[in-house]
Amino acid sequence: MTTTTNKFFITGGAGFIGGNFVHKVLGAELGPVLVLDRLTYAGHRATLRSWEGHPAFRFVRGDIGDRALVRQLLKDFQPTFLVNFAAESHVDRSIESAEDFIQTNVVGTYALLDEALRYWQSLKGVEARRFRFHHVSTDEVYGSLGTTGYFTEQTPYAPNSPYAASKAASDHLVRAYHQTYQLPTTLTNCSNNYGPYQFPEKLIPLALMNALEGQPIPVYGDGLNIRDWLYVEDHCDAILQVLAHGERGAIYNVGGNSEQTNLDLLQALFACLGDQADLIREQSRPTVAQSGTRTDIDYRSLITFVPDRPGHDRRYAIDSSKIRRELGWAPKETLRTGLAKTVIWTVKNLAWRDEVLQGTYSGERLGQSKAARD
Ligand code: NAD
Ligand code: TDX
Repeated sequence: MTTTTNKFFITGGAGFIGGNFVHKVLGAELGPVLVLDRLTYAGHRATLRSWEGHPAFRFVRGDIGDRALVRQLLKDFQPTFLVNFAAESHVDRSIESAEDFIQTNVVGTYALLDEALRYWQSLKGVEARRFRFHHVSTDEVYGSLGTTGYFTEQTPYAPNSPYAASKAASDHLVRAYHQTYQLPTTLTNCSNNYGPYQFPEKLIPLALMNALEGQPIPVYGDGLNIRDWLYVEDHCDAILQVLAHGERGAIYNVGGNSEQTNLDLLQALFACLGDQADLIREQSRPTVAQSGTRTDIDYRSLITFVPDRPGHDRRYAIDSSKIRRELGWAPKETLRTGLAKTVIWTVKNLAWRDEVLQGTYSGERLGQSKAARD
């Protein structure tokens, strides 16, 4: 993607993957960026602070379901690409209550699609031909695999959590807007991401936070559930490839070919922490050191088995041969190099973590209370 005339309207750009995507677009000077983000517990201006005041960056706090706002922003900004990262994204929270997931992931995506359609229909010539609505989705829509096999783009949807069901619904709406109105959509279903700026409720950042503080690391069930892990920048590169070269209406699976049981993943994470023992000693703030940061412990001793997640999918594995073959995408990081980068970033950015956790979440277990009542 060489042109600088592409304009990126990025929803959910103050979140984990969206934030990384904003850094990538602005860092590579791919074009101006407008971020629309509601700043839920998962969205943080701190993630984008380095771009505040930059002429190519604008931030608007708002909801993707606010049609009047979205309409005005589309009219004013005239984007080439609308990339929809905005979502409620944490499975455990969806088990507590699906309300916000339905509102944002389903109703919000519908409103965004409808406003994008209206905007696209107002465009002429080359602008109309180049416009894309890209929807960022997940492998969880496909359900759970047994010990063998992979999710392909043809795998029937079988979402198991309220989160996955809400993402499946939004994917179907994206498909319908392409089929019915020819809205130029693209869609990616990606495996588990990890990397900088991930809110410490997901397994890797939570385990890192707890390891650095010598706190128990909760492992659900037997710890043998399998996920395919992808470094977040590789996911962002895949989305850029799809925007540049993806077929209208196409769906691409994106994965890291990096299947791990949760226990094996934690072992790999602990190995990276061990490699960074000097950095951890140097970078840890005195207050953390006083409250128990240790670099010489056996991190494995922190693993604490806890009751399983209700409806816990056993295995995800992605066949990403389509995007590799058709668009030439491949991940640059291995699990080992990606985890090393993540550990280093985390240790150097403890202040970011403290800021985003203020008053919202302190690592407690989620997704148990409602299932227990039932
Ligand atoms: P995240 O929870 O870190 O960030 C979501 C962002 O969306 C936040 O900044 C939040 O404030 C914003 N947001 C939420 N509701 C909004 C609304 N109604 N209007 C505007 N903004 C709103 O999520 P993430 O992990 O960065 O995931 C981004 C997207 O990628 C999601 O669609 C998710 O389903 C998908 N995905 C995530 C993963 C993963 O491993 N994290 C993997 C595959 C796909
Ligand atoms: O404390 C924990 N202990 C634990 O054992 C947490 C938070 C998770 N787990 C397990 C559950 C899963 O088997 O680790 C695995 C990964 O869990 P999460 O980090 O919650 O991710 P997952 O449920 O697999 O979903 C993620 O990948 C797909 C993202 O959160 C989704 O947004 C994405 O769509």
